[in-house]
Amino acid sequence: MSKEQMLKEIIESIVSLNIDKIKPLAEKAVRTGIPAYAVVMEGLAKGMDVVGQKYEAGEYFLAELLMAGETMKEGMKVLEPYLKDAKREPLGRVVIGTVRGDLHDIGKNIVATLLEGSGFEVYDLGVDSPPEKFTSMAAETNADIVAMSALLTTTMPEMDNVIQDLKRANIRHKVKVIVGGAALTDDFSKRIGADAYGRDAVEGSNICKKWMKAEAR
Ligand code: B1M
Repeated sequence: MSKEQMLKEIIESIVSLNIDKIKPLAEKAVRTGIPAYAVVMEGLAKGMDVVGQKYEAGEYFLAELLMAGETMKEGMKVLEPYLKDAKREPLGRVVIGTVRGDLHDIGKNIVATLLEGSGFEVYDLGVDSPPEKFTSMAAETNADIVAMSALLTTTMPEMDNVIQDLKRANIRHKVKVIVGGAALTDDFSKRIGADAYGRDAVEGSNICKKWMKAEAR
């Protein structure tokens, strides 16, 4: 089976919510040499896009969104170990979370996995994280970076609230702030005073790596 066919099957399994098939398919894809990140982005994530389109078109409902999320997570269980390189010296400390009111965590988890794989110490706050949680964890761990994810247009303003809370606690100048998530734009990140916007998980983790390397110089 070609790479394209294999990825197509993975997309179809997400769209048809076939949770039993996803693990063996992901395993087969990496065993035949498709890089794990390609399986995530060109397979699982593409399937999630189709699910999102079906939801918008009224063909799928919340139950299907939930099931698609669970199916993607099953696939990620196989792929996560491949996304993490061999352990290196800790590069820095990152506090990451999905902002208050937002329960989407699949993209955030991929970013966290790539950061961990690059040698960062990652403190994952999970989903629905209020500003104070970001601030207190950043202060407690002496974090270098605060990383936020939001998927809903209604929860994007929470990112600004986190930045304001970091300022109130007088630690904004000690941390770099990066934001990401499907609904975000570079423009929005600039408007709220974030230091960077990560279009996807690889760009996000590369920006964090670049920051730490610049600091080490
Ligand atoms: Co929801 N949902 N959802 N959902 N959901 C979206 C986001 C939506 C676009 C679907 C749609 O209408 N087409 C829509 C948002 C519309 C909007 O605001 N613009 C939506 C909605 C409306 C909702 C509810 C309100 C539905 C309802 O209740 N009526 C509800 C809200 C619940 C809440 O959060 N309070 C809801 C609920 C859910 C589920 C819980 C059922 C489930 C989430 C399961 C989970 O995450 N554990 C779910 C799902 C699965 C989706 C879709 C289908 C898929 C999201 C996903 O995981 N994508 C989504 C449609 C879509 O996005 N196509 C949708 C795959 C993932 C790899 O991508 O998270 O974008 P993503 O991450 C990417 C980049 O964005 C980036 O890197 C990742 C990989 O490259 N990135 C970062 C993300 N964070 C980053 C941080 C960084 C850097 C990069 O640095 C810090």
